[in-house]
Amino acid sequence: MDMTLPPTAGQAPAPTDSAARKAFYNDISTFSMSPLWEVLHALVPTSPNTPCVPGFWKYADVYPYLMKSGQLITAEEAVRRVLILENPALRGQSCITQSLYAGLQVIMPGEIAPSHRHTQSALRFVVEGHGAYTAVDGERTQMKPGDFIITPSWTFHDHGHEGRVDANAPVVWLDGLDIPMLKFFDAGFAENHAEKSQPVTKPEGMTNYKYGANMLPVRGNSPFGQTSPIFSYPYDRTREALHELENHADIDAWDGVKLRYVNPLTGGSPMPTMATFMQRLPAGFKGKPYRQTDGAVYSVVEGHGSVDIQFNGKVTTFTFGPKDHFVIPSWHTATWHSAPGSVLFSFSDRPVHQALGIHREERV
Ligand code: GTQ
Repeated sequence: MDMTLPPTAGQAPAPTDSAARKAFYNDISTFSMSPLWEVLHALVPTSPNTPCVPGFWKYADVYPYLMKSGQLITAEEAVRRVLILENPALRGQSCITQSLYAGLQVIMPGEIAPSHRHTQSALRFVVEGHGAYTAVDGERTQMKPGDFIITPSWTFHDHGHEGRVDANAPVVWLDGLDIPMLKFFDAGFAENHAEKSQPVTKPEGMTNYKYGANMLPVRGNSPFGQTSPIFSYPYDRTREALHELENHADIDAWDGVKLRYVNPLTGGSPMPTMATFMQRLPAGFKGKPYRQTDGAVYSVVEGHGSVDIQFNGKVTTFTFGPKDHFVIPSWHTATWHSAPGSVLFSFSDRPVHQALGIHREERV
């Protein structure tokens, strides 16, 4: 390498042939450096250019494998018996978008998924089955289809299936975690509980009486830090609210009727890293197109419909029914349709976008 070149301030550089540039890149590479000008357009794009693609998991395709996994490994040996939903363009990275993890977890009657805790926040969205519970910080909550359940960061949690005679089918739920975000920040910690099931120290339902009746303790505290003190948002209440709003209130031209779940202490998202939503598309709904920076994962609760997803001139259409799952990546334009009506749960990393002041939405 010639270290004696004179400075050429104010002069345009002589045209450099690509071989000379390549040699230069090789030279600086020895010192762990690289030229910004080769990557600037990709590093600072004019608009988000995610490597993620839309992905769709039809429940009829997934279900036989969930059941088969139940014959191959116990929940106890697996710790969590989950089939990860991987973004088709990011195989091997255990993520559904660059910041979010999703998987379908199954627990068989009589099984226990042992107690542990980790700094990753988790949400459970119950897809089907009865008789399972999740325990969080000494309190159990029953898992019923359509319920949204939280595991706050660093709280011990275990899942179990009591296998009662009236409820002895496998229980399946969607796991949503901020695993890729904590990996990105290298901030993951985890440990196992000394016991398989943590001791139950509170009667079931106490948390929802304390925090879930539109009231709060007078000397309120925040038992789970930035996470909602409510860890179960039962579907019957969500469903009734959306149903009544659909019948008697204005319908949004883009979303139909869409509500976000809240932390009652703050009005913000239930977890610091993930927002959750439930949405009802009225019968005959033909939505207008919109896009937003937060890619979102969907679980279909009821009804049927379709979504057109458009990005860089390419259109993907997903036709969905109950228990199907799909992902709409960042800045992909979504347009909803439903002839019979539909109910959709979704989650995204929106609170992080909002905390950083970079969330954008464009409604066409
Ligand atoms: O239930 O704690 O799907 O720790 C992935 C990691 C579930 C859980 C997952 C987890 C869990």
